[in-house]
Amino acid sequence: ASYESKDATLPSTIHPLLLKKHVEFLVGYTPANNPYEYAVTEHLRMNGMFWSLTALDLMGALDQMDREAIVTFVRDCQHRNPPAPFAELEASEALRSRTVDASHATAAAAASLPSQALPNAPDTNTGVGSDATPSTDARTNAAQEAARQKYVKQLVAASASQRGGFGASIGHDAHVLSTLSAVQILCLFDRLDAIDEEATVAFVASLQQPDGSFVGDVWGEVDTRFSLCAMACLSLLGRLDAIDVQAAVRFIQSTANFDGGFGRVPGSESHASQVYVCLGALTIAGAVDACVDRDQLGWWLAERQLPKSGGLNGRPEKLPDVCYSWWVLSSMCMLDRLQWIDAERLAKFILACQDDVAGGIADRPDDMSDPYHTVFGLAGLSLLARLGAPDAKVQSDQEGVVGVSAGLAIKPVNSVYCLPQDVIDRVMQRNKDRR
Ligand code: GRG
Ligand code: ZN
Repeated sequence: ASYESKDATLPSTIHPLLLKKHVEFLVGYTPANNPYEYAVTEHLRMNGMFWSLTALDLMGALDQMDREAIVTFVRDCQHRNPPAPFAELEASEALRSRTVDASHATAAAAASLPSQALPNAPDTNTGVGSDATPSTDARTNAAQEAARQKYVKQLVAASASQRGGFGASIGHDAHVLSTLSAVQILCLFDRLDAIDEEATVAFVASLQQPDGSFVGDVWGEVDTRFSLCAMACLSLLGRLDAIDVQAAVRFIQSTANFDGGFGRVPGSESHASQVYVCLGALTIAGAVDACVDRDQLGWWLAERQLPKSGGLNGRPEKLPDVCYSWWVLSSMCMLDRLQWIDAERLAKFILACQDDVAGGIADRPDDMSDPYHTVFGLAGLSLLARLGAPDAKVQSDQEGVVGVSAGLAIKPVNSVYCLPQDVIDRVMQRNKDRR
């Protein structure tokens, strides 16, 4: 029997690039139209805004969004106020009401926790511990109170170290993922002046560990994704000097695998999205040639293209997915090996994943479209256009182009930052002017 890899089947009709539909889809992607999706994706709000706004800018339609309202929202997601000392917080009425501002929200929530929610607290609902002698009770209460106070202190400390970072939405804990998205959104709107940049730099720098890695937030998860987020964020703010770049590079090197790819942490499997974040970080650090065999990794990335559909997967034996048109292609760009992809067949796969009724792009043909796959599909088409489209004069929508030419209707995208190249040029010029 012959071997067949997992793959998707393309529909018989493939539409040309439906630019107007995609703009309508993203502009109309509001809480009113998608109440359930908005409710369950609040923790992704800042990322989601970055995806939609970048897609709109790539299509030349950013002016359809309310710039001032968005900048205000982003600003309100920054943790700005240093938390009050613990004693003050304890005394504060606001602490108990849970209506305090974002930077106090975590501490306030902890202080108002019922005692049974605390670690090792007796379960008052089931009565466990209720038959204890009075002296045991007193000891339990004292221990419980001590545990509560220790927990609140930890959260207050966490709150202090969140200063300058951005949450995914107002009142959410700061994270480097949403901090990068916030900075990217402000770059799109040319409004970096709207935030406390110094505090942002301090927050991001505080996430670097002695081994050069980065945690994502105060809770300590390490992932090479966070290395890229930190380095992209700081380089957009012109402040890479705030971290130990050489140590950051050494950590990324320690996640390299035998196949030439990279993982989340040392020893974890190579995955195309982790290859993107590691190459992005190494590109920002100017360390690609010192750390990577361009041909070996370029070959592993080219192998991600599937024989039947022309789409790309993220690792061997997996299904194709439009988002890898970004994670894989941007990586091939950074390696200067973009020409190793069959551009015509990949462009066809991306176009086959468009929703010709609702607009937007899905992960695979006939699936539901979403802003995430829409931006990475469009950005992938933009990268493919670098290879030279057959007829530069052809415009999509009007002419019904199915193929690499479709990418010509989209702005050139920067392969490290996933922002339009004109935005990156403007930001880097700003950084030069301020030096
Ligand atoms: C500047 C674009 C940009 C991003 C910032 C957050 C970040 C940096 C990158 C995220 C990279 C990442 C880990 C993306 C997730 C990719 C993905 C589809 C993972 C899903 O993994 P599986 O195992 O999917 O569900 P497969 O396809 O392997 O089956
Ligand atoms: Zn995907």
